[in-house]
Amino acid sequence: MSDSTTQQTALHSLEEKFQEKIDADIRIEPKDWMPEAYRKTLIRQIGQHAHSEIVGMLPEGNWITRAPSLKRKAILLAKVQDEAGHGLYLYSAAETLGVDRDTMVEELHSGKAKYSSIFNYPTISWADIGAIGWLVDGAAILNQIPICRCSYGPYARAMMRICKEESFHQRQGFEILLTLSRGSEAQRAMAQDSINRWYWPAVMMFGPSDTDSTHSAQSMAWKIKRFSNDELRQRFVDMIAEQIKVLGLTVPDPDLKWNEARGHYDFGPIDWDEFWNVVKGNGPCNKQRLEARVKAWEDGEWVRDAAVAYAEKKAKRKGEDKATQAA
Ligand code: FAQ
Repeated sequence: MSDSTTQQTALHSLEEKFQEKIDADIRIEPKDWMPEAYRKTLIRQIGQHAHSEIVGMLPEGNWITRAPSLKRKAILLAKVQDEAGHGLYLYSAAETLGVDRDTMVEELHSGKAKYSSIFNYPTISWADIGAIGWLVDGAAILNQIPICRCSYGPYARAMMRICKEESFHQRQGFEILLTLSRGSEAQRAMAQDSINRWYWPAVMMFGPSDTDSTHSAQSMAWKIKRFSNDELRQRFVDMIAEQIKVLGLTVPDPDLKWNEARGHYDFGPIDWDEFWNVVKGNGPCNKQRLEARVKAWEDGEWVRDAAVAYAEKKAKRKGEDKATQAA
């Protein structure tokens, strides 16, 4: 057998063993062998997920100084800080795959790496904070709970804590909308307007329909994804169709209708042109979001430099202390 044939046979056997582990629901850990494409897929998805959490702080951060009471301000501040934490766990999970954080950040800033389409819409009223919590965090939970069972250990473990926090986020969003829905006519109208603007972008968050999803089949075979984009989207529509009844408001879909035979709600057509337009960088706030992230990175340079200088100083002192002790 030639060297290349031997290598190919060895690779094939490694790939087989890897897939057997996946099929048996045995987690893959950072030092385990994994196909290069599995590593790349995870770096892409976890990186985009981390960027989404970080960029996702911007639309809500916009309302911290304008929240209608001290209590609302404290809750919103805590929520936005949670999102920062999620971004950091996720960057750390991605780093276990051999990519460094500076590279990921650079890819976000250059537009090479994506982040969720949803964060390219503006938050123009206080009710939008309720709609983000209820609809966006609601969609995020449905998408992320299955990732707690993802085949890659560090991603799955990061997701467990994130999902607990997202559940609180969703409730606080719903509670904002419930309060507004029981308030004055103007407050009800503000809540309805916000749902009208956020509902469809939240439905789109799950990604392209299964027929257009490039990565789903492979990601499902690797158990990175446990359900398809359309399956999760349907769950979301079903959940929201029931919860909106409590608010006494409506979703902007005249075709939303319970289908007894399917045991699900039917829903109207999705404007995929809008989705791809936003994904390609032409949404209402894409430019503003990236500019804000780049500015934050540049303004924070002195903090990163100071942290490195401090770490070097500490390591040097430790070295000197050891040398003194040894003498
Ligand atoms: N936006 O083949 P698929 C949150 C891209 S976190 C932009 O189906 P995949 C918490 C996709 O990347 C929200 N791009 O891809 C929070 C791919 O392009 P590529 C983020 C999208 O990966 C709340 C192409 O389309 N959550 O909300 C989107 O198998 C409030 C083809 O698509 C996650 O990231 C989109 N919506 O499935 C924070 C969860 N959808 O990479 C702050 C983890 C698709 O080839 C405030 N990620 N694309 O250039 C996932 O579950 C998956 O990556 C999907 C996409 C389901 C998002």
